[in-house]
Amino acid sequence: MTLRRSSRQMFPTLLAAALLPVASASHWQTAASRQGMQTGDMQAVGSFSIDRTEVPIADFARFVAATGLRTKAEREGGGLVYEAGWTKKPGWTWRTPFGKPASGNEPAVHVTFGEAKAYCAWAGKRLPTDREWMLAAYTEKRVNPPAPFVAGQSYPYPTGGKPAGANCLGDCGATPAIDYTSVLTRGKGPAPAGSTKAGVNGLYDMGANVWEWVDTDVGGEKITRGGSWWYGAAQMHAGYRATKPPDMAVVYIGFRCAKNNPK
Ligand SMILES: [Ca+2]
Repeated sequence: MTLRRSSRQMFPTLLAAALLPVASASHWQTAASRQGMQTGDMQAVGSFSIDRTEVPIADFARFVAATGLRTKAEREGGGLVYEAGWTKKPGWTWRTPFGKPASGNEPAVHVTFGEAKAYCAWAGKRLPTDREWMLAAYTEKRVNPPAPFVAGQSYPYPTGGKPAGANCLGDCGATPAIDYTSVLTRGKGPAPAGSTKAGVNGLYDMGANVWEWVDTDVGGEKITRGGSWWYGAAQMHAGYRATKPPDMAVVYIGFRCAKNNPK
């Protein structure tokens, strides 16, 4: 089978990944994929499906290769972290989130709302709405979920009744976070996408790791959900909502995609 480069953007990410020779993606081949986990895989949640993991750098790299996008953080010299106020970090971009080489299985960050939306469109998907993201994160929609999850039940955290197992700051127990403490004033860093404990609906990292853009406006800003490695469990709670200007590119804001299920 031949796959013309120009046609690749028409394929959903998973299909494209399946069709591409393994060697072409070897630079960004992820630990998760080596372990057999499908980082682009989706979970049905009622009338839509949502990515099981945050979009990893390896997948964002395929999007950039296909479209030639230079992100805002790249054009403007770096993305942001919060230290004593918002601080621009030279060279911190989706390629090198902390200014140094990163693994392809780290969540893609330093991505604006518009760039996240463009990625999902390229992948044949879209960003979830806030309502969809909330349903997926907190209400178990699988017919026969594994224990301790119960079909139809809603939970306070994306991990269930308690925040344990997420990659948050201090409140969530031991997690497989990558250690970037040498360049941070707070927190340890993200865990590889999909490497923490699976939560409600079998989804990874809806709680913490990186905040996730959703396609819902509040007062000219876009909602971000779920908290991050920079925060404790409170920001993972169903009752917590944050917003950000859509053109911000930040070290702990990433995203995942959704799509409608066939009727
Ligand atoms: Ca997350």
